Amino acid sequence: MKRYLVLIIMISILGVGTMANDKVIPEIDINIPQNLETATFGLGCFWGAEASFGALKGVYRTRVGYAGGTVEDPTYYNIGDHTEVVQIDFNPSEISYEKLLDTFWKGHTPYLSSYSQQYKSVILYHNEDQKNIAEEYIKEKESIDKMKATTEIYELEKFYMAENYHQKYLLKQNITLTSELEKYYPEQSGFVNSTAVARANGYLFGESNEELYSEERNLLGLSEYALKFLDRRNSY
Ligand code: MHO
Repeated sequence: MKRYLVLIIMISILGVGTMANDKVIPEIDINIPQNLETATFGLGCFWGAEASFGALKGVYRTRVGYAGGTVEDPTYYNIGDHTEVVQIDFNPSEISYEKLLDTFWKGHTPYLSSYSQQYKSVILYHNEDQKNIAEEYIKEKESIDKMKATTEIYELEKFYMAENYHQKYLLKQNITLTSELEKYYPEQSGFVNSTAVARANGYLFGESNEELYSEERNLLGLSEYALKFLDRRNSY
């Protein structure tokens, strides 16, 4: 009996997270691989774009910002000639750049002419490999679909973080999930860089990913009550 009591007290103190470096964090956030690669895409409003990449296996961090233009320190209301972009830290041995391009491609309509600089279709490559893969990818799509994509491909020069309230924007509309995750990450930087947070955003508003969700459901550091919001979409 006493043993159970100790266990119950421990669980209620630790919540559903796990200790790492004296800090309780969701289990999924422990042991993030070291050699992550980064990808940057513009595909319209960055809120939904961030969610669509958040639930992909091999994606560890997502963030949104402005890139591609020349104006210094753009903001949402003063975006200048920049484009809304999502940036993804991924493990290339778990997910290929091509796979990310599939999500990029499905996430918007690259054949429609972009109606503004803010929402245009753009691949901002980080290295020559990404550039070549992106060029090949578009060429192939164009030849299959017999249409010309408006997608621009150029090198990422500078990425400007968007304002905090735009990071995991869709998730933040859910107070239950957000407040549970903010208990682990009271600082925005920790919140934005958490895989658990990227996943919650992705599982809530990205494409449903039943298989990955069933593997990760109990590693997100969320209570059963909060998980119900994600279960619904991922039919666990
Ligand atoms: N249509 C959206 C665009 C937001 S997105 C961050 C809105 O203003 O509600 O550009």
